[in-house]
Amino acid sequence: MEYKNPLGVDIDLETGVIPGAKKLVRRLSDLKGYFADEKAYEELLKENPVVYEVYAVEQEEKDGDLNFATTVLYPGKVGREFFFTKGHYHSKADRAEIYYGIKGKGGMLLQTPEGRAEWIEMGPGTVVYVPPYWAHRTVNTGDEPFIFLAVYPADAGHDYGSIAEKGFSKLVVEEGGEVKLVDNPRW
Ligand code: S6P
Ligand code: ZN
Repeated sequence: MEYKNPLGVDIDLETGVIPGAKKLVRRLSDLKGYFADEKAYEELLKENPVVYEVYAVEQEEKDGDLNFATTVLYPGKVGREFFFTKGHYHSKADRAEIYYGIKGKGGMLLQTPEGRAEWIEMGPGTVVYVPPYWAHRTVNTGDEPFIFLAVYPADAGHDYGSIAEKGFSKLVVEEGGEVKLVDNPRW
């Protein structure tokens, strides 16, 4: 039997950086077609801001093993809609996931394949259980980076397809200084 080595790393709780992790950067241009207000999207694209960064420590895609990653989701809006992560189902759809809020303010939008949506507010210390089969997207509703940790099965994979096509059934928007969930006209 070959045993893997245990690993301990310290997440920088101010920046979300995991030393030695693989870094992924998503700019606004990587989110073409994701936001409802296309005019506001084109306008902000001139600046093409970084929307989020992911620091991932991933294992081979084998069942039983675990990956973990932090996400640093920047504050901002496209029109009325708050900045968000792409959102995905897992390729192995029955794989669950745990999120843990580290810094900033936001929430998670979840939905079943039939379009039943749920919104869970998140802040430092919030644990969110993502059950099997639910798509999940995080949203920054604050004015500082929203940072969280995700722990997920190594064989879960990411299925971005249907979300990229028509999004979630709800949009998370600002209305009169409040965070509101409204119907997505494209759904
Ligand atoms: C992986 C986990 C997170 C996200 C990250 C970016 O299962 O849910 O690490 O990958 O928050 O979101 P997305 O939707 O672009 O992968
Ligand atoms: Zn996931």
